[in-house]
Amino acid sequence: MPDTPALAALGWRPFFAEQITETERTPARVTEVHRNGAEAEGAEGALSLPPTLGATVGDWVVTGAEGAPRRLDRQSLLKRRAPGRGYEMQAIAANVDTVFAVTSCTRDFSVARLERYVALTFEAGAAAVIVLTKPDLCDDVAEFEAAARAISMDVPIITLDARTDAPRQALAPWVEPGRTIALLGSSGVGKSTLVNALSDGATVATQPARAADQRGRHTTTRRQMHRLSGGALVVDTPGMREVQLADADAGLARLFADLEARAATCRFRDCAHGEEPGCAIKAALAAGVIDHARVERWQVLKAENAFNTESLAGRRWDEKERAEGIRDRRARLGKGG
Ligand SMILES: Nc1nc2c(ncn2[C@@H]2O[C@H](COP(=O)(O)OP(=O)(O)OP(=O)(O)O)[C@@H](O)[C@H]2O)c(=O)[nH]1
Ligand SMILES: [Mg+2]
Ligand SMILES: [Zn+2]
Repeated sequence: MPDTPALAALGWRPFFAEQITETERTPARVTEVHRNGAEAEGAEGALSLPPTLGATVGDWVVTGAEGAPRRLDRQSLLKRRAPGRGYEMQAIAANVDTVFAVTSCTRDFSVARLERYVALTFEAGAAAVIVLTKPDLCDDVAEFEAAARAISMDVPIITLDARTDAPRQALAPWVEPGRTIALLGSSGVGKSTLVNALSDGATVATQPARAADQRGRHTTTRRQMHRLSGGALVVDTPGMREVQLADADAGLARLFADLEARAATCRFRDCAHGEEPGCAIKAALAAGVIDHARVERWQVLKAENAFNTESLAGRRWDEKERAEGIRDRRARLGKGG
């Protein structure tokens, strides 16, 4: 029963089918989470779920013989440190195949911020694509593309005007039936405009960004999964003000694989790449073969990730001191760092 085309169209696959028992039925996928629970869609239609499941958008749930729904293990999870002062993890979306990290060719563009999106995507084991919108609003698209391309060899760069029908063709390789995409990016970069371009008609509300600086107005207010006419599923998200990494060691290691490989040849295993003798990073910097700003961002992200991971695990000893140190370094990096 759980292999119907209707379920496959929602992203159902063997990874989930293998988890359910004989008595469990009606798999459904969470499309929206709110205060009083969650909404899900299954082969037989929509269904409402209680808030106790701890489900996030993209999760699969099944209903057992006693009628109590259960959340299935996730194939992937996009997460960040929850914004604010608390030390909590926030789930962004589950079971995502590809992340479109969206930014515009305007003042929103920040390599440091894009690196954060890519790191949390890699951490989840998902593929990342950088989507550059609003090429019509800048003089030198190539400059933005070059900066984006330097982020990772594993991340394709797609430039498009999200208001046109260009997205359908340009994003076709990832927008396939049964595949799940999540959109990440600041408010106003055109995430919801992209959803509309990829569906038949305007299904999601959009709003003009401020003319002066193209900053958005936080039009989308909650994460929601949409079904595209071509058969893919897309999670639209509210514009993020801040993305802090936590529990993202593997994602950072993949994003900065070249630097990690060099660091492995430093004389000391715990080399901080400062004044230590035999530092391979310092040598490469002196030789001009690696970029100083990128090394600085790598170190900031590693320190922030280590700090957040530790804090989330409940070890809070010198957290205030370290938080201030990281904040100082981020301040020196400037926007998006
Ligand atoms: N000039 C230009 N405008 C665009 C482009 N893409 C989107 N826009 C416009 O940018 C504005 C904001 O787009 P939205 O899709 O609402 O942005 P969003 O990322 O969903 O923003 P939030 O929901 O606030 O996170 C809209 O007026 C779009 O028409 C583009 O490629 N070029
Ligand atoms: Mg939106
Ligand atoms: Zn070193």
